[in-house]
Amino acid sequence: MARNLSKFVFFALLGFSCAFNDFGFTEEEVSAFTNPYVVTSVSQSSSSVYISAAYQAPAGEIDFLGAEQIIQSLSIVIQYDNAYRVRVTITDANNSGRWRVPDSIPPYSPTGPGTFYSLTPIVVGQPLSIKITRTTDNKVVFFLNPNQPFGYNDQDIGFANWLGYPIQVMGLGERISSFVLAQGSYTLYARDRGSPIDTGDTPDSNMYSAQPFYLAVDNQLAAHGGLFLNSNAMTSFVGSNFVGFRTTGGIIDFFLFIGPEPADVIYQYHQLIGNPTLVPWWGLGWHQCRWGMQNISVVANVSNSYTTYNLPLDAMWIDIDYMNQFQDFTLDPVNFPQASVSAWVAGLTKANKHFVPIVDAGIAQNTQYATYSAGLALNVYIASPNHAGPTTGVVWPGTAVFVDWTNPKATAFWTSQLTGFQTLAGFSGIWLDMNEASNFVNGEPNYPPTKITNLTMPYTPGQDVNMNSLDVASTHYGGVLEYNLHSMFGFYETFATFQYFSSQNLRPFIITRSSFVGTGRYAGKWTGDNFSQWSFMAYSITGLFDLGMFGIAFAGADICGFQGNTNEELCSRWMQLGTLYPFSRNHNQIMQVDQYPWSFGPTLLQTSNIAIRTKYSLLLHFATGMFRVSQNGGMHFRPAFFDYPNDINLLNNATSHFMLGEGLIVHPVLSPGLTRMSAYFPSDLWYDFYQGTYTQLNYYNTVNLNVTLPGPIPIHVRGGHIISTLDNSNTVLDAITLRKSPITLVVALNGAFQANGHAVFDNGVSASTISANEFTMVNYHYQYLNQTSDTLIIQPSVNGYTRPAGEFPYISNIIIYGCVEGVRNVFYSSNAYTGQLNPVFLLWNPTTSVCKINLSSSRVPVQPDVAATITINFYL
Ligand SMILES: *[C@@H]1O[C@H](CO)[C@@H](O)[C@H](O)[C@H]1NC(C)=O
Ligand SMILES: *[C@@H]1O[C@H](CO)[C@@H](O)[C@H](O)[C@H]1NC(C)=O
Ligand SMILES: *[C@@H]1O[C@H](CO)[C@@H](O)[C@H](O)[C@H]1NC(C)=O
Ligand SMILES: *[C@@H]1O[C@H](CO)[C@@H](O)[C@H](O)[C@H]1NC(C)=O
Ligand SMILES: *[C@@H]1O[C@H](CO)[C@@H](O)[C@H](O)[C@H]1NC(C)=O
Ligand SMILES: *[C@@H]1O[C@H](CO)[C@@H](O)[C@H](O)[C@H]1NC(C)=O
Ligand SMILES: *[C@@H]1O[C@H](CO)[C@@H](O)[C@H](O)[C@H]1NC(C)=O
Ligand SMILES: *[C@@H]1O[C@H](CO)[C@@H](O)[C@H](O)[C@H]1NC(C)=O
Ligand SMILES: CC(=O)N[C@H]1CO[C@H](CO)[C@@H](O)[C@@H]1O
Repeated sequence: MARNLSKFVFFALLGFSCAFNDFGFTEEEVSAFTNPYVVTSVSQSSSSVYISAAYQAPAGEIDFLGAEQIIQSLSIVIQYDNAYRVRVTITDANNSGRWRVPDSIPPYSPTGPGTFYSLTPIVVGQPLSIKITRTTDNKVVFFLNPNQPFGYNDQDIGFANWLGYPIQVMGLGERISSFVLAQGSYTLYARDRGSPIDTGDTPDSNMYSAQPFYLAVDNQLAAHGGLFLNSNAMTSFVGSNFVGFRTTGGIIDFFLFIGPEPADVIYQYHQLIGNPTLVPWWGLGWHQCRWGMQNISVVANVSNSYTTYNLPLDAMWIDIDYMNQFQDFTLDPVNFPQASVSAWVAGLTKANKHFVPIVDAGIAQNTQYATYSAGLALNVYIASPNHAGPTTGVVWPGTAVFVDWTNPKATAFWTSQLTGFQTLAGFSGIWLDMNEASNFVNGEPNYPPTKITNLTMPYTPGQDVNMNSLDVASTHYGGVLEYNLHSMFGFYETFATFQYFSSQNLRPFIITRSSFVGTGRYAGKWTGDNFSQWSFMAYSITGLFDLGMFGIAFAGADICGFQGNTNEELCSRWMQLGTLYPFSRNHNQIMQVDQYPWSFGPTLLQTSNIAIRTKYSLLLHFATGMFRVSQNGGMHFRPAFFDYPNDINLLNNATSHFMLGEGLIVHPVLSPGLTRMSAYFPSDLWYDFYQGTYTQLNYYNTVNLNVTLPGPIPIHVRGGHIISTLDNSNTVLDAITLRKSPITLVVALNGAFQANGHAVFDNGVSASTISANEFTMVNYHYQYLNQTSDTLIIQPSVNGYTRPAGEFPYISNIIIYGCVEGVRNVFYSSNAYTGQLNPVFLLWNPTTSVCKINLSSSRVPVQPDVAATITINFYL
């Protein structure tokens, strides 16, 4: 038997053919493998187990990763962080200086072990093995199997969580893939690249971000999660019963989240990495962008066209077109003269609209360019391995240098640049692009990388680490190599940009392309340069599910598609879907056909109008959902499977539907030529969101939906939920004006005549809203009272926000879905008033079972956030 094979490589090459088990070895080979480290000591404290292990390969056995630079002594700490999270850290006992992702990045703050009720004691075995079992179902959730490959070399570390039972795995971004990952290997390394679809058999289909988190679901639909907190270029392996990693540096720092439901895992993960940031109210509105708008007149014509066509718009974006020679923080004096840009921004501001410009990562190397000179004077650039001074790359402006965000002076440098740019351009948000950091050449122009390459590295995940990267031998503050920090560039840049907004107590409006563990605390993200194709529209749903799991709640894909020409039908369907992304932006590549709502014909125009206004009618629902995610973690835009974790059909067809909070399910149309579509629903009561008709499911839980264009996207309300909608969505042209809208409560009853919902009221802009309790959270609770009456209870909690006069002035309508009797009259009881509401307009449609109680003319307005009981009396 060939003992000197590098077994992980063998594994990656052979894939998962039937003749082999999941690691690509024969059974005989696997049973012969033993972990080359022996445990030399074990001790424990109340919350941790400490293990020392020494390298001692069995006689005749050569380490599977190769014999060079083997770390001889390992120090292992298994720490119970809290009742559902365990951290396993394996470091070089003799070198505490090895690169590791700082604890401030997640940011790590263990709350203590509590009672350990959810885990049985850790089992440590010889040779090195560690097993952690969940008590609720006695399942192993972490197993460093002594008979599975493990190695710890300087630049080559491999291990697997060997569960031994079948699992389906999600996460491990960023890539374009199915939601449940096919078995195979997946590269993680920040990379600007086209649009490879990753099916697990091509090693270098990695994209912009590195997100080494996975969620695994077993056959009994129990879930656990894992974060391999490591920033080096790595391969992750998804097997039928294991998840493995092979990385090129750092340490083993593994966090286990024990579930047992998928949604639990996500909450547990977000508790570690921090909840998604609050976004400004206007940010939830509609955004338009396009690369290749030649001058400010063209831009102004687009923003004006929104008004001409009576379509809402909240932010107009400009791509690199506006810059002078592609230099950040400058305006092209010919095509974007400052006076014209300022006049245009002033017009936008007056109309409650916003401007979001792109900012690229590369700083043009040009001694005439003030930003470059300022950074050089402060010495805040990443340093070259080849010569004195900054390391260089080539991006849009030509030769460019890159800020070393880990330099303590970098944030002040960056925020001062943004402050100057604010005066020049009047932006409301910032779009961070090219921050992988991307490079059009490999390493420095004129200095091909030689110091650290695929020729010097014992293992290369995907392509050479210098490919379209800064030379990875470049150095950061304190001598840390780009090799270690490469995938964190976007994270750190986002954090510096966040400082600019938070110093003004503003919620950040930042959209980044590259991300790392924890980026969602500071920014939203778009999924990058998608193709204008039906398949990519469907992949966008996976993209948003993944980003939501990674803690980036404010996410969206380029609506109608970026690369290639879209068409009217695809763009119409994408407008329907994309307006329900938390971040809704239409964006297009230079030289492609226009894809504005008015660019094709009445089908797109009417569908866009319905779609954008549907988003605005749900803006309070989105704001409330995003607020709750910022407060508690979790996902607003999420797989229906997470809400119905016992329905495997929902996981098998994960992108056919998604939930917006608990109360709404959406079935997007993802293929051409449809006027009717069979849609699968989880077992529950569902009402058509727009009409209130009850949805009768057939034996297979499916129903045929009318999806004619132009028309709305199918949305259904789950029985038992109350959704707040905004009446003025039909007329407004921006989200700020929409705040003057009365509220209609859509009450969808469950079988017990009950429903619950929430609405959060706040000023929509402050960063301190949650920390300073500057919000009002209202619970709406509808319940059966007696044979003739129901009540709707309005119950504010926290109560930290005082609505200015005219803002969300009253509840105009209560619309009850599943209403089986006509309403006779309505009583209101609050501290201020008790009595019958008059005049009210009552409507009952016995065919659809919808009751409409229109309160908008009532002499006593019903306040949306004032404690009250509304008694609804029915005819009998
Ligand atoms: C490495 O660390 C181990 C465990 O702490 C110790 O026993 C050993 O002597 C150290 N070796 C060297 C070369 O320092
Ligand atoms: C702006 O660009 C458009 C399209 O190229 C062109 O027709 C127009 O003349 C330009 N306007 C100005 C003021 O440069
Ligand atoms: C301005 O926009 C309208 C659509 O609203 C379009 O028909 C027209 O060609 C545009 N004009 C310019 C100069 O871009
Ligand atoms: C090393 O990377 C270069 C690109 O930088 C590539 O052309 C070459 O094929 C790679 N060699 C190996 C052995 O992977
Ligand atoms: C759902 O997935 C199953 C396979 O699990 C497939 O047979 C079925 O056609 C899918 N249904 C829809 C509506 O996509
Ligand atoms: C289907 O939906 C369209 C657009 O909403 C509507 O005009 C049409 O009447 C509907 N057809 C049926 C059969 O319900
Ligand atoms: C139901 O409750 C309402 C409000 O308290 C009351 O007016 C009504 O008489 C009750 N009806 C019955 C049948 O108890
Ligand atoms: C509610 O009644 C008012 C007054 O009649 C009317 O203007 C408004 O359109 C009605 N609203 C709805 C949603 O029916
Ligand atoms: C280049 C590209 O295709 N970008 C995105 C396309 O959509 C998927 C799914 O949303 C993303 O993961 C990609 O980043």
